[in-house]
Amino acid sequence: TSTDAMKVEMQQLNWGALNLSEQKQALQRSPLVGDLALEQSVKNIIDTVANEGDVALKQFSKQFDNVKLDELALSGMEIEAACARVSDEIKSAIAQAMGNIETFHKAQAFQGIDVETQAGVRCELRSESIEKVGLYIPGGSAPLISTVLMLALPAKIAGCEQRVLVSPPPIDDAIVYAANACGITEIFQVGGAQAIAALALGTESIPAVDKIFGPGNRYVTEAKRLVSQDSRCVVSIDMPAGPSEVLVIADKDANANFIAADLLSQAEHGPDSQVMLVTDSQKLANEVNQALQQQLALLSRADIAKTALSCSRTLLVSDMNEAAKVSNRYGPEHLIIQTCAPRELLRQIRAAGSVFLGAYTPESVGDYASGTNHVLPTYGYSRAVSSLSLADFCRRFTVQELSAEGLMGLGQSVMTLASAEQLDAHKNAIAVRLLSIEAATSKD
Ligand code: HSO
Ligand code: ZN
Repeated sequence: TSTDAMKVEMQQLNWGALNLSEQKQALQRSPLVGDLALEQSVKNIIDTVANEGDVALKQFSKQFDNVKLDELALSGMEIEAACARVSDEIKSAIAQAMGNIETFHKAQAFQGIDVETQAGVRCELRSESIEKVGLYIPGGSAPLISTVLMLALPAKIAGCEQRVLVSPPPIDDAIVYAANACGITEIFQVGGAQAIAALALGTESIPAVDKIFGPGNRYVTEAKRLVSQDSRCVVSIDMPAGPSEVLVIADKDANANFIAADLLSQAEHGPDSQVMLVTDSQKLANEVNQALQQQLALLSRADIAKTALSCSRTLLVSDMNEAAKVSNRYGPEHLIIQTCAPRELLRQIRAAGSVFLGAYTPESVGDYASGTNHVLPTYGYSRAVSSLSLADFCRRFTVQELSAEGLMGLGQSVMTLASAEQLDAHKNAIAVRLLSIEAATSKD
């Protein structure tokens, strides 16, 4: 029957009964696509854009997106027309989300550090915006309006002068509206690996940028990786990207309906999304499974969610301390804690992109509008990579200034270390100054 066809069980494992290698397996993600054919075809696209510029971009749009474009840049009139087609309801939802994202990211402004490490030796840490940034917004079945806000607002708040947005044709009206509302300086209709190549190398119409941000399919991700290592361009990228994921920690009193809804909200992103439930209650695990069946049947993207659920897991642990340990080992992009004392458990959390505390904090709020950024490390990178923040749109650099007194107090140690490294010129840069200071002071 069709209900049987819908039925999908998350694999259930008893954590304590697993040996070390089984535990490792239980926390495994599907392998990241590292295939040579993909790399070669993306390389070809990048080389073609390097050689032929805009002509190549238009050719690829025809080939991959089936759209014939005369102009890549959106004109003021096109922007105005797109904005007029967006409903007032969407506009006011965007306005509320923008307000919160602005508040949270403005509060992240770096204050700077200015200290005297020893008498006469002044050291500073300063922050400046990155001048040119490129923001990639995926198109397709789910045009990510929210990602525009998550990238364009911090870029503006940081003070990045040139903020370029690219998205595959035909570009979604709400994406254009959000970009315009967030002060994007230029919008181009181009997507895929060719769009990343254009931002990295520059073409007749698209400016080369210093850093590229944003999620994308495997072509986009591979292109970001390749251009960040390409000697023809000096361009950075935001972070390594993998499929989206969520881990829910729940105790016996958690609401199974809420949890199932959260798991499905992540599962509907893509067939390769991974969702995990970690609980000490077999009863709750069963209730969640039941709720999943009911809710799944009503979803427009049920097929995608079902595929994602089929490689997702429920892990039964002995208590919440063990739950935190399991979560830290997995290092989820999103961590939802639905327990009686979520803030207490938070103290044990070492690795997660963004944490959602308590029954009334679904992941969706962070995806769209609470104010936090939804660009987060996936694939276990949360152990070392930070969630996107204002700092990612800035570069930090240091300044030092020594007085004569400062150099006299520090020079000898530097000369000793330079000698030990057998770098005479380094030593001499100190020596000539100390001599000159000595000559000047012995005169008076
Ligand atoms: N959960 C996604 C972000 C998103 N969700 C955008 C809906 N729209 C990755 O963090
Ligand atoms: Zn989401």
